[in-house]
Amino acid sequence: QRPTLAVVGATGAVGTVMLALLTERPDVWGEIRLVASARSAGRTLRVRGEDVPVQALAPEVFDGVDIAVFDVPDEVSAQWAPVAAARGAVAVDNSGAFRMDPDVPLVVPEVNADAVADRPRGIIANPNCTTLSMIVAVGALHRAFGLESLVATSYQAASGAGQSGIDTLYAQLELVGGTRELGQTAGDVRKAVGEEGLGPFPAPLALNVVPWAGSLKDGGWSSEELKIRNESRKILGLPGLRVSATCVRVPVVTTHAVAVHARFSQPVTAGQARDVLASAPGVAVLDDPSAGEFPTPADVVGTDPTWVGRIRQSPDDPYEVALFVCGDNLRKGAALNTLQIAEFLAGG
Ligand code: 2RA
Repeated sequence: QRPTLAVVGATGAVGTVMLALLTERPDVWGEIRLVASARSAGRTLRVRGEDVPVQALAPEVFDGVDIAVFDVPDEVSAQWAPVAAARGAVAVDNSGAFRMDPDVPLVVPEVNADAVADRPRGIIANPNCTTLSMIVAVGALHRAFGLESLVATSYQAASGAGQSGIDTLYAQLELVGGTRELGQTAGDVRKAVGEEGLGPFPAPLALNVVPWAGSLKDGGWSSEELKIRNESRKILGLPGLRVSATCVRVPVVTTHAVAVHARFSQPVTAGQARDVLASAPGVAVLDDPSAGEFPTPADVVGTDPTWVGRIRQSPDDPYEVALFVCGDNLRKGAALNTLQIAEFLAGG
């Protein structure tokens, strides 16, 4: 009998991508149950070519469910993933509520699929989209060369901040578009956008870059930067890994990019790194700068792989490799990785 899947948060930005993926990918599911807040109950959504009614989140919706994927805010997952688990489902959670819980595995199937087996709470966590944008490539290099430290700078898309991030970027672009004087005088873009037009960002995003994502933590780090550090350590099983991250928001709708400087326990040439990445599952190498070929968000959005280009050996340190990585933050960065975990469970 094919397993029953519940999609919790089916109407949200990530939920919408999840339904598209369930329609596109090989179908391993029996019943697919769509769940959302009471506000959305009664709507129908299309999945696998069928109209499926949305049910309101309640304990009973998990009865008979084998796997429940959660694409909802932290506080909703914190409350409801344990309910799903208590009713016998495995909860695969895309929020930040359980990622660092020692009794919850944090899983990227290409890197640490086996970790799903050890799940005492019946919950498996999906990493943050910024970690996910780079970790498949970094994990492949770690397996081959032994990772010792990581310096990562992100270029994060507006959709990482949800639908309001997308709406804010488009609204700002409309406001500044066609005004050829803007961006040449300090503060003029901020004035054009207005304080009320900043949306979820602390500074204008149109015609700008903003060195901030998440909330303020000790030492001036942002929560997003600490997620890259803590989650990379947990996924790779390297609790002492040295990680320093800087997270930056850029005026891109979807697809996070990360400039990665990775240092290994042995010298690594660009060619060796390229060979490993070219054969790594889930990675696509696009690296021919002489032909203008490298991944950019605008060129890879809507695709599944982790795209890697600009692969270089450090000129000053033969143990260090630099790369530029792009990953769709709503697909591999969220819905796709969650679904891959669910499919792995369904297959095993
Ligand atoms: C962001 N990574 O891009 C976050 C979303 N989880 O804001």
